[in-house]
Amino acid sequence: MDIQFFNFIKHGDARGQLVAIEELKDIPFSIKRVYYMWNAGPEVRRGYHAHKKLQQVLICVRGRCKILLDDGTEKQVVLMDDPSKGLYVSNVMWREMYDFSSDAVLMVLASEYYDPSDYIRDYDEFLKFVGKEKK
Ligand code: T46
Repeated sequence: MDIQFFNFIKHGDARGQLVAIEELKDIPFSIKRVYYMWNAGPEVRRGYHAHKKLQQVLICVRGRCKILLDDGTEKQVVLMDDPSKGLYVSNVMWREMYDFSSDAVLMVLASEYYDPSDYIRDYDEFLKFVGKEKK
């Protein structure tokens, strides 16, 4: 599975680090929505869905967490622990987020407004959607 990371430029000096992200330059889509999650306990596992259309870039701006990506054929776990790296998650990628450190803040840049009807929450439906349903 090809995992795509964006390595954002770090503008660091004696005052600390700064990363700037511009739509259609540093990431491949226009940003319609930004959301972030924090205070996820160590036992928490979130996600369990894919999307029909939504593209996203995930950035762990503080702490660390893991992301399981599943394209219907392969699964891969990615450790998120660097605020200067963005993980591209296409629509057709089942995702689960877990192992959050107590200080973790996971920020998401999204290509679309929030739309509950864009979610694929059933795993078999996801496999059908990606055309890899079990025979
Ligand atoms: C995704 C992963 C990485 C809103 O009202 N607006 C929003 O933009 C979002 C994202 C969520 N919500 C509400 C809907 C639920 O009542 O916030 C609550 C938690 O959302 P959800 O259970 O979908 O959260 P996760 O962590 O399972 O999934 C989220 C995104 O929804 C999803 O698109 O790819 O993060």
